Amino acid sequence: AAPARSLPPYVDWKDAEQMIVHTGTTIETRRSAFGTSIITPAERLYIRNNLPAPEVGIVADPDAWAMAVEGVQQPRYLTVRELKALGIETVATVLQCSGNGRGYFAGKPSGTKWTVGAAGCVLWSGVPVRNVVAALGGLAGGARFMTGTGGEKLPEGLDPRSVMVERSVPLKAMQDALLAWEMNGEPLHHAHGGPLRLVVPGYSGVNNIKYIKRLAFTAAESDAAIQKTGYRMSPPGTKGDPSHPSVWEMDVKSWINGPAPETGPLRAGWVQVHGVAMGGTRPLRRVDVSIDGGQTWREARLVGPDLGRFAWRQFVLPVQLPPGQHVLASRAQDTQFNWQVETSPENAGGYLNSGWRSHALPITVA
Ligand code: MSS
Repeated sequence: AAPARSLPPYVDWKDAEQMIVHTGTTIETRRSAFGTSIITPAERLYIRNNLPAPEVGIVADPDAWAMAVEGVQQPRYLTVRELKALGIETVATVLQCSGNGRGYFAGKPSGTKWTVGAAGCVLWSGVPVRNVVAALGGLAGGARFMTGTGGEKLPEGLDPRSVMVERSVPLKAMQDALLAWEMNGEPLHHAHGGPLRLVVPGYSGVNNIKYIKRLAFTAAESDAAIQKTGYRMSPPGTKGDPSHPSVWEMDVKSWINGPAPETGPLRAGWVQVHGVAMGGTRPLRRVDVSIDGGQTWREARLVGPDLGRFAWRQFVLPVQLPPGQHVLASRAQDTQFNWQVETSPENAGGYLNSGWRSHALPITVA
């Protein structure tokens, strides 16, 4: 394994050996570090910040954090303390950066060359957004989007719209959305969006607004650059604009995590080929594994409990590996019989790569 570049101070509590530090704001989980027990521990969960994370001090008194709610009958500020009185729900979701897998696009789009590790499966606990809207008298009317604004301090001297983290998702996403203050059984760490984070199950990472300070039900999408031109599925070499689809829902996807070459030389014999698979927004139906780069496939077994359609599932297939070169691949299918694609379309931002071929894992067995 490559020597671990050191973790920046705000995440120095993470498990450095298990992470790949691209930059101070882009840190991914090693393929071999996902384990087989579904949930990704906070110490191994990837980090992606579009702006530097706020001071740790914002989680000193998490209950006092206040968020504006707009586009409802009775718009007002609500503190986390008040939100905690409106309901509790827990959901397991795959948190996955829109650019996860970018490093596997042949067209070499610019941006962090994430492999598989800008993703994790975590448990969130918080209040359903539905409850909050109901408590404030319902929607004001005319809303088509749910817009969340991050609580970062914006750099001075720049047009705020050009840097702020503000994303709009279709209003229907509200049905499953949560305002979360807990992750994996612990108060939400500020690096992952504490005191309060908007969780939009089934939607890619960028839509899950950290340290949320405003939740608005709006007629139009945000005009912040990150929404208007950023995170758009535009053709290679072109700038994104509102005519291109926004990066919202995630696709059915899977990849192999073991045996991984990074954990040492592989010996011939029986191995448990394992990995993770997700349905995106739909439940997962099955996963197939190939040890010959996709020429032949066998159905794998899903491991452990089903944590719902927004979580991933671990899968395993025992295989006997002879000495030589092998290419391990997996392809998932959702309950509507959509197979994970073989190759995802190239796009300027290198978003939403779920192609099984480029995610295949070449190994050498001695
Ligand atoms: N939020 C805020 N506030 N800020 C920022 O920067 N980023 C994004 C999300 N949210 C941000 C937010 C992104 S982009 C992502 S992925 C995510 O987040 C991550 O998370 P974590 O926790 O892991 O760090 Mo891509 O699509």
